[in-house]
Amino acid sequence: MTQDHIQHAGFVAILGAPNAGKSTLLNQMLGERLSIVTHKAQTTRIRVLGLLTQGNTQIGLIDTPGIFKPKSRLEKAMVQAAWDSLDGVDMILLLVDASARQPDPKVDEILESLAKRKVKATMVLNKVDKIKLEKLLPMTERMHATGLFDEIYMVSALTGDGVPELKTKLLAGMPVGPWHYPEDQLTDVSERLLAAEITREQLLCQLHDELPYMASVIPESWEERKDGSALIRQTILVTKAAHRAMVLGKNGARIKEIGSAARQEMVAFMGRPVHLFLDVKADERWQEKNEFYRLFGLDGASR
Ligand SMILES: Nc1nc2c(ncn2[C@@H]2O[C@H](COP(=O)(O)OP(=O)(O)OP(=O)(O)O)[C@@H](O)[C@H]2O)c(=O)[nH]1
Ligand SMILES: [Mg+2]
Repeated sequence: MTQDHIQHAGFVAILGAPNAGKSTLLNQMLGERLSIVTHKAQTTRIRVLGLLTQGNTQIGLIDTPGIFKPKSRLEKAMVQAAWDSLDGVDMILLLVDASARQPDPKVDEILESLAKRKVKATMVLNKVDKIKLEKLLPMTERMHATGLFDEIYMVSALTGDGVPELKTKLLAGMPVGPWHYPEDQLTDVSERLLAAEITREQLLCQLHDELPYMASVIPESWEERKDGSALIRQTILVTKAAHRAMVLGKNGARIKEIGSAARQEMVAFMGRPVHLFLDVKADERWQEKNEFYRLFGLDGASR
C-alpha cells in the first residue's frame, strides 16, 4: 500500500457566538446547503455533521448552535450541544464575526471556557468581505495574545474567500485512521430532520418578530411514493393560539408561502419531487417535553 492509500479521518467542530456564520462556513466547505442559514441569531438548534471527503481524507465537520448565556431549557440544551460537540474532535475552529462594530462579550466568554478546558483552537475571522483588512489587526493581535490559537485565518464564508486555505489546513491535520462513513455520504442527520429544519428556516425568514424562536417544526410522517416523490407531513409547534393565527396568516396565506418556499428548498436539496403538508398546533408546553429533545438529539445522548 502506498502512502497515498493510507486513510486519514477526523472531526472538526465549528464553534462561535450566534450569527457568526458557522452554518454558512459549513455549507461553503461542503458546497451544499446542508445547514440552515438566516440573518437571525440562534438559527441552528442541533449539531449538524457535514462530511467532507477529499483524496484520502475524510473530515466530519460539526456545525453547532451558537454559544450565549442560555435561559430557557431549549437554549440550555442548544448551548450544551455546542460544547458537547467538542468531545473527541481533532480540531476546533472558533469562528468570530470580524465585522462586528463592538467586541462581542459572548466571544470573551467562549475564550474563557476554551482556556478552562485547556484546548487549542484555530481562530477564524469571518465576514472579512464587510471590513477593511487593516481594521482586523488589533483583533488578530488580541487573539494571538490569548495563546489559545495555533493559527488565525481570515475568511468570508459567504463569498468563499480564504476558505480553500482553511480547508487545506483541516485536510492536512486529520490523523491516520479509517473513514467513519462511506465516501459519498453527506451527513448523519436524517432527511426527515433536515426537511423539518428547512421549514423552520422559512419560519425564521418569513415571520418578523420573536415568534420563530418560540416555534419548532416536527417531522410527522414521510411516505415514499411509487413515482419517486416523497410525501412529507410536518407539524409547526407554537406556544400560543395567537401565534398559530400569525403562522397561518390571513386566509392561510402565510402558511401557504412558508410551505411553498420550503417545498422548493426540499426539492433542490433532495433532487426529487416533494409533496409537503404542514399543520400548525399551539402547545404551551412543547419546550418542556422530553421527546422533543430526544428527536433533535438535544438530550445529550448523541456522540
Ligand atoms: N457579509 C457576510 N455575511 C455572512 C458571512 N457569513 C455569514 N454571513 C451572514 O451572517 C448571517 C448568519 O449566518 P449563519 O451561518 O446562519 O450564522 P451561524 O453562526 O450559523 O448562526 P447561528 O446558527 O444562529 O448560531 C447570515 O445572514 C449569513 O448570510 C460572510 O462571510 N460575510
Ligand atoms: Mg447556524
